[in-house]
Amino acid sequence: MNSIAEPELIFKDQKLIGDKIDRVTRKLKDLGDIFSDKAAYSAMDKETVVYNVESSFPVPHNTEGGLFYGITYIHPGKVGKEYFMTKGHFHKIRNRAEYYCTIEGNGMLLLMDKDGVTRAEKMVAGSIHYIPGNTAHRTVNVGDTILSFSAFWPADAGHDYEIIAKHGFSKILIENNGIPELVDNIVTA
Ligand code: M6P
Ligand code: ZN
Repeated sequence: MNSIAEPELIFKDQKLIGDKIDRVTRKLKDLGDIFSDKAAYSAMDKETVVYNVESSFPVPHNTEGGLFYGITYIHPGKVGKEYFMTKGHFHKIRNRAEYYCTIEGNGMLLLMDKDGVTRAEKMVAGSIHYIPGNTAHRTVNVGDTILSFSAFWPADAGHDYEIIAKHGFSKILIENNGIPELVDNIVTA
């Protein structure tokens, strides 16, 4: 008997291919809370795609010891001066960590600890980022092409979007004279 199997999952032609891939599209209309320039946001076409996520969940959600895999593709663009970005989240089980590995594009990984201190790491093709537990994470496309990266996280980590939806990160990434700048997030609402 031949016990050599074909791969179950393959990244080919900039796409994740396999059985049972979960595909999510996030458009501007889904991201009303996250951008700080509300006037610029309301003037934009809400059907604009900001990012897509393709994920593989080989075990049920919340399985202790299991791992999930996903690829995120963030389109280039801005709302006012703020670059297109993901919603961002803490893990529901706070101490769960994650890896991000950049495939292509130019981005920034925003990391905010539980005391609200935010820092950023540059994402370039091939860069590998360890996201420690108890740390909110968001990715930002600061280039003019697609930013794509793969992610590996524990199946029982879960997503907690609430705090970020309400308060955001303590810093935001804006374009200043063509250069990304990390500035304090002045919450006006
Ligand atoms: C990565 C992983 C996923 C996450 C996705 C988009 O692929 O961290 O778990 O869902 O990025 O990020 P968000 O859920 O914050 O929109
Ligand atoms: Zn995560």
